[in-house]
Amino acid sequence: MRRRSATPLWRNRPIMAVLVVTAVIALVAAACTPGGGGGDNGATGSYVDIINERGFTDEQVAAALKTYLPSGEWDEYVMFASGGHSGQVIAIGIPSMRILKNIGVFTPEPWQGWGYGNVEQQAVFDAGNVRGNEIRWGDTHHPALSETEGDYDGKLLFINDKANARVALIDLRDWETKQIVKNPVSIVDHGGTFVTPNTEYVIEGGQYANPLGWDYAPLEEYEAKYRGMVTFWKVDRDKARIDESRSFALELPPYWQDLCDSGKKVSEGWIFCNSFNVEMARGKVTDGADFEAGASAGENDYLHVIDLKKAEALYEAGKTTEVDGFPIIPLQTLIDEGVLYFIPEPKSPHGADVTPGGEYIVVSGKLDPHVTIYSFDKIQKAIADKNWEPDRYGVPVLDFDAVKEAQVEVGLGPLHTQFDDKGYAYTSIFLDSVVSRWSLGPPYKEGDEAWKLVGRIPINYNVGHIAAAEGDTVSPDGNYLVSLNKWSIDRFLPPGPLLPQNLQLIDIDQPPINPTVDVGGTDPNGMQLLYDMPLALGEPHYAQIIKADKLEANTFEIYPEIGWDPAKMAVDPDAPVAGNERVERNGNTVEIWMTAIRSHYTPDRIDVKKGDHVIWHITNIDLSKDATHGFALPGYNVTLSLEPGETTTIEFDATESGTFPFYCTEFCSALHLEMAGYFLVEP
Ligand code: CUK
Ligand code: CUA
Repeated sequence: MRRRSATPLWRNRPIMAVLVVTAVIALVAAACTPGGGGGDNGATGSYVDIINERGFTDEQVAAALKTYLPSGEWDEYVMFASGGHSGQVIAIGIPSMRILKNIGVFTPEPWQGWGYGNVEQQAVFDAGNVRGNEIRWGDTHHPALSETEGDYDGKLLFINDKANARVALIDLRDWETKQIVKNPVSIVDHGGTFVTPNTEYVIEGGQYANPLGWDYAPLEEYEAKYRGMVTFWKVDRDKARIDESRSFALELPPYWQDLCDSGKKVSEGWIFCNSFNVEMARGKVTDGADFEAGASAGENDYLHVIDLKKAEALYEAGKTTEVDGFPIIPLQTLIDEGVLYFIPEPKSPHGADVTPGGEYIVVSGKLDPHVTIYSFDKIQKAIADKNWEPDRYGVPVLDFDAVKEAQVEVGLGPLHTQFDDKGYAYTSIFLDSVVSRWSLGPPYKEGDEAWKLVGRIPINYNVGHIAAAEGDTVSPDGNYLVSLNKWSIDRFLPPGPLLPQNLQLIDIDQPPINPTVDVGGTDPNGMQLLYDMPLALGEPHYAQIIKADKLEANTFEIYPEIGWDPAKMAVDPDAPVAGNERVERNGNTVEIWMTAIRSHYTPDRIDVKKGDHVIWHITNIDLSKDATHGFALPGYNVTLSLEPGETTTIEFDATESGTFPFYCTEFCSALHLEMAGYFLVEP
């Protein structure tokens, strides 16, 4: 297998230093020698000529060397980025920033044949319908890789649809969506997805409050009738599915829950969600002040601290009511049983991120130049000491000073935080357009070295989330960080007024050179911007970066057997195989068993009558790697992708009479154009 070596060349400091020094010496030599390069290296000239011609600085040369992958070599990491309102997930190789796949999730995707005829996929989409309304897009925000003991295990990927409060499950054996669940409590979400350290649950927090089950209630009844929520979807690891029958939700006050994270290690079993609009602003029409002003009027919002183990015990003891048949633990029960606590968070908070060892929770304030760091130990002590005041719903609000560990000034508009392997945290700074690096406290850094700002690298422009290599697990890798920027302005040739997003790759491998930097400044202090990548699909919010070898160990290269049904992840005993191809008529139903192989379908002529119901099974019996066949049926909105071994079933009524050539859409052989047939519908 073609793999990059375990230690990439550029991590080898001596070699790297030699390369850069050589390049610099050559540059100087070239500058002193009229018409000179570093010697003739064949048709393309030497690299020194290229550096000269293109006027690169040595920093640019280093950036190019760090991201370049020779043809055939693979990336060290894969980043799964949300595709925003494209409803997809995008898989990107790191450090090359090459796109590997756009995984169809909430939105049909024709290349993968995702959602264009297959009956089992139809059932996946229909499970995400909202009370009968077909929703065929999503606003994906936060992907979550499955974890074992707090580390990504490369098995499953979850993602939420903010627009309709849904969660999807992708199986990383074939990188295909297998399940969509609709939240019964809320019509929009945001605070998800994220998993508990052994993926017992995938968690979906709410956002804009609505009456439970989004029943009608006028905004005048906001305080009494509107509610927030967080939902715990049980994951069945053996079946690689969410088990809706073992899932439950918590009823929360109608504050807008924002983003959550799981406790890990010392804080395992606890869940933390920041929130905003504790003011309960109801907008200009209702209150005379719009949501922008109203929801940020107060000094504080509340970090929600949730004891998941207690919540689970209450659910198992049946201490729930139901919303549309779905169990929900009432707010009063959460208060009485000590499941839910609040902590004041300064000024329009965003993000809640738990340190690798679980000791601290980092919260940013969009209108506060600090990140606030809370200590899990101190939170536990404040709970034990009952060091709290009740809020308007009776939820205990822990004393801020008693649970605060530190505040670090990082810049204007801090949002999200990631971690490395050297005791540093990285926070995206929206208004300043930088990523700030700062040092954690004990046990990561001691004494004078703790809680210090140690770097501010400019990005272009207005960063939202950042993702570091395994940067939200119990063992971050350091080395790479990607800044998921909201604006790109002048970074790319403008393709009309709708500009791409800009993902910027940053090298964070080198520790800070100086002990501190200035808060207003732009001193990267060891970090280096390597690469700009336009993303022209939808706004990616969050992303996670996993070591590629974990995926390689788990991913199918071809399906394991001929007749494999990806929806069931098992062989379909009724799948067409070589020799049993046939067409059967039963009353008005015509059932077809067809095989596909380079470069023909068997059978290649199907005769039906107008009005017949058609059930059409097709198996790709080619087991060579990458021998994918397509299947397009014009006029009937059918396009399939049949990967090696895969079987699929489409079903439809032959409502239109006529002559319909069907054909293979993947250029699979020299005689690919001949891979076709006729579907004849007699009037
Ligand atoms: S949110 Cu978009 S930048 Cu949905 Cu996590 Cu913060
Ligand atoms: Cu099969 Cu083209």
